[in-house]
Amino acid sequence: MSELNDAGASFRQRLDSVATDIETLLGRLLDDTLLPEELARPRRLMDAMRHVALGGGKRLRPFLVVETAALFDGPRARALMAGAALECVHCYSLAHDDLPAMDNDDLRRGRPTAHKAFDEATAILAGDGLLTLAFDIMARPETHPNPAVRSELVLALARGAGLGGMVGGQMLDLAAEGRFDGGKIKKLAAADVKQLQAMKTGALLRFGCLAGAMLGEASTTQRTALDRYGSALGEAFQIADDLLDVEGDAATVGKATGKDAAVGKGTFVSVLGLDQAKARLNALVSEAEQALAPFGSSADVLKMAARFVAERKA
Ligand code: GRG
Repeated sequence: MSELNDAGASFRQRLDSVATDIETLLGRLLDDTLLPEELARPRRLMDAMRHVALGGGKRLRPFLVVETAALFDGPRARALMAGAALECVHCYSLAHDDLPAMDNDDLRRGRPTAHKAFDEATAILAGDGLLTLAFDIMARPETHPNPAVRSELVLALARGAGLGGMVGGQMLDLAAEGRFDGGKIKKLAAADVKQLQAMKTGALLRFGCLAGAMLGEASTTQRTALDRYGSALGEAFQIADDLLDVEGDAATVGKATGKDAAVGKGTFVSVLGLDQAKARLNALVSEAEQALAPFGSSADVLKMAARFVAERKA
């Protein structure tokens, strides 16, 4: 096996290993055990939250937390807690994005979406429950013994997930589709698409990379490097997602494809064209790899992650 194939295999093993650990941890965090101050865990809500959070997904965001935290030799259990919190936010966003009022999708991760498997009200509450649980998990001492670090993580996750991050990006996306303007699609420039996507998708991926630096109480240089890596990775992820919508097939991707073009949506592919979008994707992978230079070969798995994000088929 070539050196590159070895690295690829080791990357996949590490991604799978985080996915397994996150599945176990989320299963435990979403079990029947009542926590102090909780009065009851309603069965239907628990089932819906488990449907949304368990049994699927690449778990890329927790992987980024675990592997960036590993650069600082911090305990894996803490990084898994922060990764589980981030994954709860991601899963909530998918359940809400799938709702009839948003994207109206029937299929997610190859399974019925939450409102199809349950009902709309339960799907909304399952998303709300996961969003709230994320901050509960992040604020626990098991995530980090230092309250200042926990508080920094909570604040950064809120900023990435909220008004000026993912939720804001989703609003810009709906507006661009003409939702609030009689269905008139807005023509976006490349810079608009970049900002919208940096918010909607990039902010959580970037947070995943910065969370490792926060857990590891990294130096300013190290944080800046991981921030640069996370920003490049976030944009690369979205370009790959746009390419999958054009070139992927629904069975492999695990959700409907061709939806962006069908509604004339402004995406990296529609504003740059296929060839330029692919060239930009390659440039972003190089940018992500270069950003990791201060960490030397200990960051090889993160370099592989950038390549994986760009070349993924699902
Ligand atoms: C509803 C508040 C709210 C926000 C929704 C992120 C988002 C905003 C919507 C998801 C829609 C979407 C498919 C965006 C494209 C990028 C993306 C987040 C893809 C799914 O992420 P993956 O590929 O999914 O990491 P898995 O299933 O592997 O976790």
